Amino acid sequence: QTSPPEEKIKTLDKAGVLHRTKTVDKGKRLRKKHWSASWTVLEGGVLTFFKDSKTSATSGLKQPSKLSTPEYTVELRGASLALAPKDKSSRKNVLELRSRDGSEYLIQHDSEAIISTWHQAIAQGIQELSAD
Ligand code: I3S
Repeated sequence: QTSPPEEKIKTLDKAGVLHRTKTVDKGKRLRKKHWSASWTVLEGGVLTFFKDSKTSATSGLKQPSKLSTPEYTVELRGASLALAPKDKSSRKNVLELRSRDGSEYLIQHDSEAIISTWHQAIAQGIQELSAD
């Protein structure tokens, strides 16, 4: 039995609340970091940070129109992800995501287990997009 071509099906890869801040906007380093807790969705090769953490999975699924507007959407094609160097933040478990358009984001969660599943999921998203 052959399995369906998964890459053609838009699946929700991952969703949850993460701390994030944008540090570079299209090559321009931002003066200040503004960390905030954000409902974050990884789907179809795009990582979306919503404005706040209140958009729960249940309210979004029951009433998609109630989804708050995304604050940042990051195309994973051509992006790169790594553990952030210590000088980028004093926080623990920080990932640094660089998008193809030269923007940079820090992504953080106090739980190492949670950040490591996001690390894997985003890295896999990037890898899948570079394959085609
Ligand atoms: O790179 P910085 O300046 O140490 O980043 C810190 C600031 O953005 C700070 O804001 P205030 O300058 O308003 O206090 C944030 O509260 C800190 O979280 C930032 O440092 P960390 O190490 O948490 O990323």
